[in-house]
Amino acid sequence: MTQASASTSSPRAADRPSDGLSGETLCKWLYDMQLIREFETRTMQAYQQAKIGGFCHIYSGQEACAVGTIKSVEDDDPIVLAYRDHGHALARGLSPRACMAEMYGKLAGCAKGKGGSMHMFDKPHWLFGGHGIVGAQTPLGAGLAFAARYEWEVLGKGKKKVSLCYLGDGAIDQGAFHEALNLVSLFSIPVIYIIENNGYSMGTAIERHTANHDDLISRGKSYGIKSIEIDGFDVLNVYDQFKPFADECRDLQRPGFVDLKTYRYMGHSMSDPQKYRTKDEVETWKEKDSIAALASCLLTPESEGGRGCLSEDDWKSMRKEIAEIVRDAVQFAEDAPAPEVGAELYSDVYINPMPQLSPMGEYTHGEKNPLL
Ligand SMILES: Cc1ncc(C[n+]2csc(CCOP(=O)(O)OP(=O)(O)O)c2C)c(N)n1
Ligand SMILES: [Mg+2]
Repeated sequence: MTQASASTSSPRAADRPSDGLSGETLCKWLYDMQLIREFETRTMQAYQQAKIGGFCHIYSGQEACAVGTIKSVEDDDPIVLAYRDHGHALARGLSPRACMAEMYGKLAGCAKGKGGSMHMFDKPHWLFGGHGIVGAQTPLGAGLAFAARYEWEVLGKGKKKVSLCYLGDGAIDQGAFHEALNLVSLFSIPVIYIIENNGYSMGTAIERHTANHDDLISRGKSYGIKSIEIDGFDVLNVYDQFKPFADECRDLQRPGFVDLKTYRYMGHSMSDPQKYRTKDEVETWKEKDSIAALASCLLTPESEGGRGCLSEDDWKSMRKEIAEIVRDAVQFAEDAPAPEVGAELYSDVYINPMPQLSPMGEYTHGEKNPLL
């Protein structure tokens, strides 16, 4: 993999927004990133024990991407994702219990256990999935942003919002992606397409699956969309570059495109033998691990160029607390009741329920259908 090499260094913004962040905020970001890492470690264990079914894609290595971008926007700015979605859900503030229960297919999950790993939905957190079809979320991102702009500008309600639509490098050659880019530019729709460029689409390296892979932002620019590249391994750098970019897209109500360079430590999904890359390649990337780098920055005294807002003891107890929270989430998911098939099979499928075939083979009606 050469496109986003481990030695990629990114310039820090001249005027760094992260300098104004409190030590408390930075420690919370470290907490969130470590929570994601720990959550994914326990998810892998549960999957290997066959307690989680279906496809499952681990986010470890990419934590700085979700945390750095989600912390740059408001809690009620809509976000929509691909299937590698646990990290974003947690960074958005979903409880580890609700996320883990979702993966276990339990009623207490954020989508009542109907979505599983790839479909983390939670309306109160403005989280619109989790989508398994590569690129499917790109028109949805346009729609969410259009709705927000319409509400503010035409209906005179709400406020200026910016929507975030995350996708992988493997999605940028999908037809729907280009149709969406054209429309959002034409109608000046405030959505930012964030390409979490981890250099692989399943087992195919970017140089083998995408033309002009050294210059992904040319895709955005060719539609007249302001486009930037960001090193996604340093969370402060992500924030420093993404925050002003997102603020501008919000203020001017226009779209954006970001090539966010990152790397995944684990296989594409839980069933990936990873024959397409070497262990050395993975280890080289791990050397610049985003969590270790942030912890080191917060532990280093200000006099030595760090932030000096975290002690070794605090860091140790933070990790212990997180391990306990994730253990609790797993236990909660294991103990939680499964949905009742009769009660849940057809609920939340259609807004106006149509006649359905019951599990017993008879046609039944859900709630009264106003169309019938
Ligand atoms: C339309 C469509 N084509 C193919 C697939 C099979 N598929 C699932 S994941 C994937 C790779 C996508 O890679 P990328 O977008 O880079 O995301 P990453 O897994 O690296 O996060 C493919 C081809 C699919 N789910 N949907
Ligand atoms: Mg990828």
